[in-house]
Amino acid sequence: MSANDLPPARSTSPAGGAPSAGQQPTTDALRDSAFLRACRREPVPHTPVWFMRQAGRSLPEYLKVREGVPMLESCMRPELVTEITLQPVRRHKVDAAIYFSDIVVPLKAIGIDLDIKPGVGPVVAEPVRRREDLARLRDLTPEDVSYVTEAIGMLTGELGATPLIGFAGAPFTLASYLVEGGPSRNHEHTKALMYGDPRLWADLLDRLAGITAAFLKVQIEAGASAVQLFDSWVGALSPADYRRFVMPASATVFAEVEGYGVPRIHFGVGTGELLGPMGEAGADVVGVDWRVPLDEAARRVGPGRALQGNLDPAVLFSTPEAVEAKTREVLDAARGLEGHIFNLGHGVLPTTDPDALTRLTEYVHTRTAR
Ligand code: 1CP
Repeated sequence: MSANDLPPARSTSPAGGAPSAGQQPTTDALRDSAFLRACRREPVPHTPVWFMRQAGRSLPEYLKVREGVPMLESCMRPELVTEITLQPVRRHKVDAAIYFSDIVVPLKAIGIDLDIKPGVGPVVAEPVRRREDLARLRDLTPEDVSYVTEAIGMLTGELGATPLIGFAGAPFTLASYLVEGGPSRNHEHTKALMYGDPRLWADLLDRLAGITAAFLKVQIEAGASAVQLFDSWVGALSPADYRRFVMPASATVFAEVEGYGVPRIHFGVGTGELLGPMGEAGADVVGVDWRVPLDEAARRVGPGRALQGNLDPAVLFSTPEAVEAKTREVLDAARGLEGHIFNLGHGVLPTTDPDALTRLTEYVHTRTAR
């Protein structure tokens, strides 16, 4: 495996002194990358681009290396994780890599009996619904996910000045899979527990916040330059319920990793009404889906935070001209923002033409070159 097109890894000492024990050395070029500058709301040479779910979707080179390897097993093989994480960076020239894994990997790592079923998603053998079920959610230690530390060590060497984004599922979205037992449209068991036994719910989210924070710390200490908390399904809640039932646990996760100084991104789908409180939960960057224009999203999130988004992933199925027109709408709405990271409003859809993503990356880079 080689990252031919990637800049060579460098190991110069950071201006601010030696990195703390366990962390990869940070190069000036990495710290000055367009992605990390935009997260910090600093001027950028061009708007940085990456795509949620860029790794492991329709890429032929991905399907080839995954042949015969079940999803969860592929997440535990460092060489495979490294190769899949690098593939979209090589192909599309995106400004950041996202670590190839899944939000349920830390749950599997602490012994929850679950599988990722092709075409379905995560399926949990015994749903978590009663107080005695909480005992199955033990703390996560770095040893539980040593393959993550190993893979990130390999990746940061290959990526050089391209930032690596680590990620985890937010407590609500993880709880949804655990309580429902699998993917759910209405989250009815989750809401039944949340409203019917608020104490048990709070304890469940508290356990998950600890596991999530521990998982993010492993990734940061191994060398991830930023982290994203995916609260994909929290848009199912009202703002009042979000504040009461979810925000404390998500805020704990952000506070737990604040000391590392790496940018923290917070994303959910259908969260137009939640952008205010999601901004307050403590992230540095708020991800926006395609339903709210970025200038309006900035008003809702408030000052002091960069925004990430927000082209509708379905637009990529249209003509190149239509994709460019819709992209210009996003860039125009982002013009006055303090910091903007171009992304889709949700993950790359599985049947997306990879060439459409390469063209889109190039278009955003060219159009925003300063
Ligand atoms: O972004 C990347 O390219 C890295 C890889 C990645 C990420 C960030 C995968 C690989 N999963 C995730 C996060 C993830 N997983 C989220 C949050 C992001 C989002 O909202 O899209 C969620 C909700 C999941 C849960 C999950 N895992 C689903 C969704 C099911 C549902 O409830 O609708 C699915 C289909 C999976 C399996 C999965 N995860 C990743 C891959 C490549 C696959 C498919 C594997 C296979 O079927 O073989």
